Amino acid sequence: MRTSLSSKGQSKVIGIVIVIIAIFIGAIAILYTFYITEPPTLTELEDPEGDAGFIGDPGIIDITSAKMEVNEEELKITINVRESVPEHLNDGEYAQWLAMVIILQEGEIRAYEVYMEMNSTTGQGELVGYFRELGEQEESCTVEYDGNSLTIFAPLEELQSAKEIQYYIEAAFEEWSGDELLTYGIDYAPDEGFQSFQPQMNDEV
Ligand SMILES: [Ca+2]
Repeated sequence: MRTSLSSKGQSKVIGIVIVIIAIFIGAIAILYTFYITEPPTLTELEDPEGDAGFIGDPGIIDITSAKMEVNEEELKITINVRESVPEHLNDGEYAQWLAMVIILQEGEIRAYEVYMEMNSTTGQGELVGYFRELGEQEESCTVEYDGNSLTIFAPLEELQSAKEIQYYIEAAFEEWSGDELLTYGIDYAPDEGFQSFQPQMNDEV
């Protein structure tokens, strides 16, 4: 009887060890998939405060930092600005936060504008998002905003075969009274021009 119990106990221990090893291997497989075969990629930039050229003080277009993230066929762009963006602009005001995105593929270059805008000159002044390949019709896409942080999600299938992505950010503000332009401002980030990164840099691993 004692031998039988001992044998059962041994089986139990072996069973538990097998389960632990299986969990361990599973965890490694998940981590490998997440970090090695499909790495989330991002690139960030910072921009000085108070460097936007304008009359008045529309801090909502003074870029302080930005971040690009590629998740398969989706480009996520987050733009942070100096002052909190209101839910609506006042009548006659227009603001735009734009990323110029160049996707370099094997033997081909594609250029896109991905942008958010608030337009109280012709619209309701709420935040909306668009993307378009240069020369093509714009399409709307998802945006999110939280205080002084704006995020846009652009579906760009060319990202799948991108060898390199180049981009820069610009934000602009206008205030109109009828046909008269009262205020105008613009900020570029980064000041040194296009940034570049390789979204599939781990392919060679
Ligand atoms: Ca700035």
